[in-house]
Amino acid sequence: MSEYMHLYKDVAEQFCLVGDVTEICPYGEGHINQTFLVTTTEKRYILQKMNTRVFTDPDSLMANICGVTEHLQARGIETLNVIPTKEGKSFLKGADCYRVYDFIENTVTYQKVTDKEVFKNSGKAFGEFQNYLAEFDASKLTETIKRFHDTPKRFADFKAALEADAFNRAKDCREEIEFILSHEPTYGIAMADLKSGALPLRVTHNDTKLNNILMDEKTGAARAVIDLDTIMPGSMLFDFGDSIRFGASTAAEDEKDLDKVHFDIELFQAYAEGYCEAVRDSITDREAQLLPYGAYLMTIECGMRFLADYLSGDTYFATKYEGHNLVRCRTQIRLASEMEASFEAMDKIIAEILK
Ligand code: ADP
Ligand code: GN1
Ligand code: MG
Repeated sequence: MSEYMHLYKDVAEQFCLVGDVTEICPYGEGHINQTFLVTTTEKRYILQKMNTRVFTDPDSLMANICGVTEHLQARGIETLNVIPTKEGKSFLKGADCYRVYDFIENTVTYQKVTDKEVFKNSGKAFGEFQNYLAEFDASKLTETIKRFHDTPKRFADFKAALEADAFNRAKDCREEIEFILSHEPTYGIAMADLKSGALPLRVTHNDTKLNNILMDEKTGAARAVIDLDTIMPGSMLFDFGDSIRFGASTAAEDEKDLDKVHFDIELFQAYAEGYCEAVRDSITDREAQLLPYGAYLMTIECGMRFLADYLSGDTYFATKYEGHNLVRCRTQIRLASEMEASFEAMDKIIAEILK
């Protein structure tokens, strides 16, 4: 019996699975939950050990996910399918919490864009997802992580981690720290505009990176938006921006060789075409004007989050080696600085698409 079968077979068997469990193995590249592929004699499932340090209220979290997935299913849209426990609950609650989804077959997730058309398809799908959420009653949602994309708050957290420097690591990343500190004046625009009403508050996904969407392995079309843990009120800038942060790069998020990491304006254009086409009827002028800023903001915010986690001893994001978070931070800084130099080009592209 494999190590993971040994550890998790009893857990898996507490859910309403079809068939007998024959194999369990780690799956995917998520940074937050522990994800496993469960194979039975009949079909496959995803089992997740939920990260209750990050999501401290699993009951509300699962209520959000059940609400949203039922809303989508009722409209015939392919989405995650929550498999209940044998006691009829949406997740298994104990010292650790677990949930199971149907494995969505014949799909792939990408860690890097390999095809412009696929990236454009993902933009269209995230845009359409935004439209579906617009029809969802926001009062039914609990905010799973407070102030998730409040960049000034993220900056304050970063400064606290730097101040503590609990692992004496600040000495290894002076340049990166300086970059984050020196850009403070750029951090407040989205939150200020949300507060004043200049930007509309919407229900957003908030974690729209490319590996949170399943693409059809044959056609490259988008099949399902996944990782629904962070659906909550936010700005369109967050969803558009986070996709660009991850996908409009010439390299992986954790590429060590910075010479390979560049912001790719053609990929930006491909995604923007797909996304804007989908939200054309609802996007406001101010949102359209700030989409390029959203890309920059999500990138530098993610950079400061990786750096804060590095300084705090890597307790938030899953890491594979010491310094992994610093490597990730460096790619985000490289991308953010190239985006800063490309605002004019990005503005032109958005204006052209939406004209
Ligand atoms: P995390 O919150 O850790 O990012 P995700 O929910 O995004 O966890 O899952 C991690 C990965 O597992 C995804 O990027 C995807 O590759 C895969 N995955 C998750 N759910 C499914 C599913 N229902 N069907 C197929 N693959 C899935
Ligand atoms: C995390 O869960 P995952 O791996 O899809 C994180 C995002 C970051 C991303 C960086 C809940 O996403 O906010 O942008 O890593 N999710 C959470 O890759 O913090
Ligand atoms: Mg994920």
